[in-house]
Amino acid sequence: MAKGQLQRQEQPWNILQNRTESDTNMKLTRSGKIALIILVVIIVAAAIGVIVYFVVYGKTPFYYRISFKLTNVDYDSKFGKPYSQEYIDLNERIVSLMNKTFQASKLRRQYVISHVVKVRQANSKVIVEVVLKFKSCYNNNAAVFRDRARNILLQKFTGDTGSLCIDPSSFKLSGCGRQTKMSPGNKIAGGLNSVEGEWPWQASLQQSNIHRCGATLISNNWLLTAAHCFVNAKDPQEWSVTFGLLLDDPKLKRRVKNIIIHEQYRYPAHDHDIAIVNLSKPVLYTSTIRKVCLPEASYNFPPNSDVVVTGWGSIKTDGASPNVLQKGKMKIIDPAKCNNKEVYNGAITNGMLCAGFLEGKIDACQGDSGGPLVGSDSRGIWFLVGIVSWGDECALPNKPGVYTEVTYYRNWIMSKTGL
Ligand code: 4AZ
Repeated sequence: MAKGQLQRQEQPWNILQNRTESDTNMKLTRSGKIALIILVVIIVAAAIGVIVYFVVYGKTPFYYRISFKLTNVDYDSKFGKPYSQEYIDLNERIVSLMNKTFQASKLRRQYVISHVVKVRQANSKVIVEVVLKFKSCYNNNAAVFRDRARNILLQKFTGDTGSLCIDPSSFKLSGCGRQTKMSPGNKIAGGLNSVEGEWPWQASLQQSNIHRCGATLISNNWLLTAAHCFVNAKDPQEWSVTFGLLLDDPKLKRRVKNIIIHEQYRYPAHDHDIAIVNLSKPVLYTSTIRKVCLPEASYNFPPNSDVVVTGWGSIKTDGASPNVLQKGKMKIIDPAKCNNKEVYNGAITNGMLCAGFLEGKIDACQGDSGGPLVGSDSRGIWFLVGIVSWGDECALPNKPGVYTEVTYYRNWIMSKTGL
């Protein structure tokens, strides 16, 4: 045992003694090689890391919400519980159909996953709402993606859908009314600054490049606004539309191709204060330019519902106009109350609605006309409730803002735009 220890101690000493200068160089070269290998390994690992990062995280996700009716699945109250076996089984069948559909399509490399988010009753059958997730390196082609996804699904739904029978005419790919940014609080007359992407459907309607009215994007080439914006200027060539938070630095500008004013609008009466603007070229949807949802004609926004009005109108009666889009949170006012003697004394007719507060404080004002009054559903999807139309000055007690009621004109909008 002791001998062995001694031998082991002697051996390295002997080796060192016998080393020449070239041996020392050899040793340096060897450690140099090791250092070089380590360096190469680090560089390769870093490069792989960067590639993986861009493959996994460098892609922009797109989410689309679709819905369709299943004609061979009877509604079961257990579909209302996302952890019930019935829901899990239905989810699995639908996800499997979506996976098969997209994996055999041109979007197979961008498709990520689907998930059933809601099962609703429709007569005795069901309507399912599904969220589809895609990823792409290009973040500005959401609209192209949506059109492709829509076509792929429509083709599938009109062909072989396996064990699920789908009514192709019930298929919807919505994609409206989604904010991309939100900011807290409330300020318009008594409003607050908004942030970019918060109200992506808001547009500024400009005459000779000067802001005149608000307008709301309802598709990639149609906007809704107020008829009274065009009282003295009906020529589309005088008008342009800008999008984005700031008036002095818009994200996008478009010329106007056509203006459709309600046939029964007669200035200075406030009835039928609605007009449609057709853009010269469609907009490409981005995270800051999107359409709002239009409610069904039958939809009712009851008194006291929360709504928000937005615009670049003056901060107070005859006051200055802001550069940053303003928002004002308010409530829908019962039309009977709004027609009281001390309020508007019967001037609120069918097709108009009142919103704000009878105490005053928060209101639309000059320059907000034509802009949106919106309300959100339980999923946070925003619908166009009204169009800023008129009012007695701004934010006065008992003089709330009066809006054109969008549901009342829903069929007229449909007849002009097909939307
Ligand atoms: C306007 O002149 C205007 N307070 C718009 C809205 C209201 C008043 C005036 C509502 O464009």
